[in-house]
Amino acid sequence: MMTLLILAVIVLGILAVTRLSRVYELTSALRGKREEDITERDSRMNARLMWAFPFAYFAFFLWLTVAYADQMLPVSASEHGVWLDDLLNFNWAILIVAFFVTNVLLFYFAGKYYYRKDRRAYFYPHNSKWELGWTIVPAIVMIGIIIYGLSVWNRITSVPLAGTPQVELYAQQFNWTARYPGKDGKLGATDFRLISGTNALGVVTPNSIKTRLAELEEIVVVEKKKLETEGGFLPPSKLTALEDHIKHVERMRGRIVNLRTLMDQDIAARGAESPYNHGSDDIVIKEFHLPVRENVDLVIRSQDVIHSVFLPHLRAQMNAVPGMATRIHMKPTITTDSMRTITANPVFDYILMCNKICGASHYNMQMPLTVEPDGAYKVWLSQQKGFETAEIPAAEVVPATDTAAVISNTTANIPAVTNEPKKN
Ligand SMILES: [Cu+2]
Repeated sequence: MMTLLILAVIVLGILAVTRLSRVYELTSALRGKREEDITERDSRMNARLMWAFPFAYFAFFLWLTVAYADQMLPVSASEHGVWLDDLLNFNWAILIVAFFVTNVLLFYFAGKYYYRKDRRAYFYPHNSKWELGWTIVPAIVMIGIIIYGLSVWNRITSVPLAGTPQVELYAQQFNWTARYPGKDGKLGATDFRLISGTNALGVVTPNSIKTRLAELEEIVVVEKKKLETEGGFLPPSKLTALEDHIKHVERMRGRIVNLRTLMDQDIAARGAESPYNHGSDDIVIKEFHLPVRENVDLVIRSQDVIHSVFLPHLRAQMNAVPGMATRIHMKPTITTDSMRTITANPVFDYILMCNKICGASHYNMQMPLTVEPDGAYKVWLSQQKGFETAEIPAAEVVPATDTAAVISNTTANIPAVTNEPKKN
């Protein structure tokens, strides 16, 4: 209602102004003045307004800056974030100086040289010295900004120091999963072929391959049995679907057998150094913790579409691209507790958000981040269970005779199976 009233007032105001100007034109015509005649008094009036306007303009600018200061992010909570903020502030300083200087000159000259009958404009088409000046000075400033920006960029994207601990962030519509290395300090290998209900990140270990093969084998057994007993009664479309499903699962099985061969060869060649030997103690978890004042190398992957890891308080962002691992390393500098004091907000939490519009629930794709002292972090990490100790793989729990349980277990995995691109 209020909005409607304000709109009505604005519309009526515009109408009133147009009517008034029309009245002014008509009275001028009655006084024998032509429409295009502009008196010197009018020009002077406009010139004075040209000088008055920037005061209101700059006052509004300053008011906005102060009034909305609390909408800005708090102080940067990472080492590189401070460099980035400095770079941004440096750019702002140049922009604000240029903004004030150019606008002051613009309005000053517009107000000073208003039209007067007895004064003719001086024709001054060209001055090479001035032109050189306003080409070279901005060029030097630009080069300075670029050199400074590149040096910051190179420091941020440099190769992390050897031995920097890795933490994986795994994106999928519409949530995040974190993976921490176990006692060996190394993240294990992953492969999309192993993604299933019990192995959301597709961690490859001799055991996870065995489990997945057993799961798929169970599906084949159950489906083949179904084909045998019910095949004769099924309508043709259902029958084809069933046969196709068996073929599909068998192809999947074949691919995982190939993967197992690769793994066996790698383990034979590299022994304990093989990444296939590092996965079983990895911690796969829906929580995100980082130690303060320690370097961390985030390895970022996606299961489905492009997402983006965005940690605004740490001034960090990196795309999560399906089919490849992206990386960003950083050093958090302020714990969650300290930030609660700094922001005077007792419930403050760092947040990891998705920053690519990745689907209907993109807006809610987030996970809180806890930055804590190294000791507390280590305690937290030690309380988490490794990937293969956290849950006993389904195929090993279920007694071979209990087919009903096998079916319910395996059908739960089918959506993950159909995620795979159908190539053959
Ligand atoms: Cu997303």
